[in-house]
Amino acid sequence: MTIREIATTPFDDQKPGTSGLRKKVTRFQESGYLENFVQAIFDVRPDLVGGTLVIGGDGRYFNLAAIQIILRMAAANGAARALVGQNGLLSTPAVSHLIRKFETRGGIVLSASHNPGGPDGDFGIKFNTPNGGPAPESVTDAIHKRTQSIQKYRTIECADIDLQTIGRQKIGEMTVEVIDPVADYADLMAELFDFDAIRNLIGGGTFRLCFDAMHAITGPYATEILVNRLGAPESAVINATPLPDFGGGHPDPNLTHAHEAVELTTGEDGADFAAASDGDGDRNMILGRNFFVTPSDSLAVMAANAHLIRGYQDGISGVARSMPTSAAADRVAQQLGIEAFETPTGWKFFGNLLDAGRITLCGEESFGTGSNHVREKDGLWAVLFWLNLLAVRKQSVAQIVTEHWATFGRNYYTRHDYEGVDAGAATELMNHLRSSLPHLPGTHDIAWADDFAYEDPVDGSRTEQQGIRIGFEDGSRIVYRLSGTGTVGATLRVYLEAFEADTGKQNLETQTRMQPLIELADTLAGIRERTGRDAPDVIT
Ligand code: G16
Repeated sequence: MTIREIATTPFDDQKPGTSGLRKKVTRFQESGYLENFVQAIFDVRPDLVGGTLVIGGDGRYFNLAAIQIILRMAAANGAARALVGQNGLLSTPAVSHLIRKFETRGGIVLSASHNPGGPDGDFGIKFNTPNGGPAPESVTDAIHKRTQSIQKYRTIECADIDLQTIGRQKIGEMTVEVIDPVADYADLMAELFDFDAIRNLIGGGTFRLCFDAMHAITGPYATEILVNRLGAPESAVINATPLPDFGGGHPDPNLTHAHEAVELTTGEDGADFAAASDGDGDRNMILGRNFFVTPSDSLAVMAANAHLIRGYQDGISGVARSMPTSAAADRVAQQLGIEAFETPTGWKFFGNLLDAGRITLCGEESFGTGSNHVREKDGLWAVLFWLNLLAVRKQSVAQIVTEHWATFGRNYYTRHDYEGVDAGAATELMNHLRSSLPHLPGTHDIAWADDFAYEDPVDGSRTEQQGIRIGFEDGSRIVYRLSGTGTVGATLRVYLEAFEADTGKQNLETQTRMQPLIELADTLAGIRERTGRDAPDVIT
């Protein structure tokens, strides 16, 4: 087989966002677009020569075609071995686990996470480093820089690899190993959690459970773990078959998009527990009967109860949350006497803290929670953590969370998203807020206001302009940020948080409780006026 060098020209939009490069499928299908980005990865990671690479994706449209392109390029660039999930499938946390387990030189994840799929939907690619985590900014910046001057890429002419059959094949000198995407990950879960206890809980016939895979990657994982290994009825996993367009749905596990799980838990005879994950299996939403656990609370409850779970029974070293995530976990850390960190949005910022052993658990308001078992957030891991907790504490989801609030206080929390906003208007809104920062304290009971910057305590790197934070005298907070994962216009995210220590006031409806702060958020930023929107598109 001959290695070919193909002449190419740079594209001007290959800067990775919050989590890799995400664009419309049609953009990725343009000649050279994917190839340039992949070649840039190989160019800035010379250690991939002679090494092993994990490759897989969430099964969305263009996944299989992209994998064939990447395999040819990996062979042409001198990789020795590629581990690929059968049918091109691997959840993001499973990629992270495989990189760590087989000590590979990294991995390539093909996903646009929760963004819709299909020929008109989104696609994405990101590189994970040998620690299993998303590449840090130093690496993504280098990849981006390389894409700006790229002039050729390397590939090999050969027939497509058979991705359906488990086993070994060859492309030139490179071995391609098509592997079971689920088995290694399921074994890891069995080490961390007490499967006997969970089996007793969910296999007993009285506990009603539902997991919504949203026609995305977690279908096969949930079926193997919840049904085959833990004895849940097959009907407990809904929308279990991964589809290239996610069945036309939006694989985002929140109250708006995962409404089937919400409906199943609603009412007096609602299910005891329901959960959902996203396109690539790293996000989670946890529900009890008539009860939604905010991701911020979920992290805090996990931190407070980690000692009850086998994989964490020796205690946790510290906890981290992204800046817009509520401070609920900080309160637990304070009581446990462990470190708490506030990082910019993006899982990549947890990597150094996990590698250095400074934290064991981390999470984000954007439905992501995880631990040091991998270097990605992990949807099914979170579901199993909760099931294990329910089995040990023998209480309902609602009881566990309300008891948590009684002990630590409640951080009421909501996020309002304005999607597809005119990019210029969104930038102006942020600039307006930034310039008003010095004048805000002292008005509207505002105690402090800043533009969040983060200095990584491990490597000292500094990341600036990560969101406008406004803190109030009573501990409430408003945060404004522009999303780094959207592909159309700009998405403005407004995060609102209010602390309530009084148990008599901890059971109010969230939007009602937050109304004054919601109105003030509009007044301070001029959201309606600048975006032309009367209301957010999504409230979580
Ligand atoms: C990614 C990142 C997360 C981030 C989320 C939303 O998640 O890994 O850290 O919180 O995007 O980011 P943004 O607010 O910039 O849209 P995922 O699940 O999309 O990979």
